[in-house]
Amino acid sequence: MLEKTFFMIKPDGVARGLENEVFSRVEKAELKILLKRLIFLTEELAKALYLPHFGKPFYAGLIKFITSGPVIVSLLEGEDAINKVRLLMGATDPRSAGKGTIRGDLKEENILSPEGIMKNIVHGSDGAESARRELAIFFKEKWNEN
Ligand code: 3AN
Repeated sequence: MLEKTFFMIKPDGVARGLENEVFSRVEKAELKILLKRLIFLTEELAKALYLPHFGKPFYAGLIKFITSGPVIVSLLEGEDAINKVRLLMGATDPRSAGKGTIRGDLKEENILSPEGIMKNIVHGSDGAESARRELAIFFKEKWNEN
């Protein structure tokens, strides 16, 4: 099914200059980059994105980490885009992410941020509902569900 999904390079990935490497993998997977921009997440945007993690022990650190530097947000489209992006990224914890995945191949030696957050380079929506919710947060003026 042709799908749209939200995909982001986190502050660690941007700071390490991984944009070209990451988006070349995205394009090789036949995903189209419909929109892409570099932004600083305000605390408000960060809290909206990570609303499902509110109350978890790592929540405060996560907000601090994700607002610590610029990120690259994007809208991707393709066949099975949501699952394709999940496979491209690899497991949440880069230490268990497989070879050939972004997190597995590009992880750094010390994967924990000063706040104890896993620096896992990228974020991608984990399902259709999250994709709709996350795209609406970042691209509401340019994207509608139809
Ligand atoms: P994913 O990014 O694979 O969808 P989520 O949405 O479960 O993973 O987690 C959001 C982010 O929170 C992760 N990318 C990671 O940076 C951080 N995180 C998740 N679980 C932990 C944890 N147990 N300890 C530290 N950071 C975590």
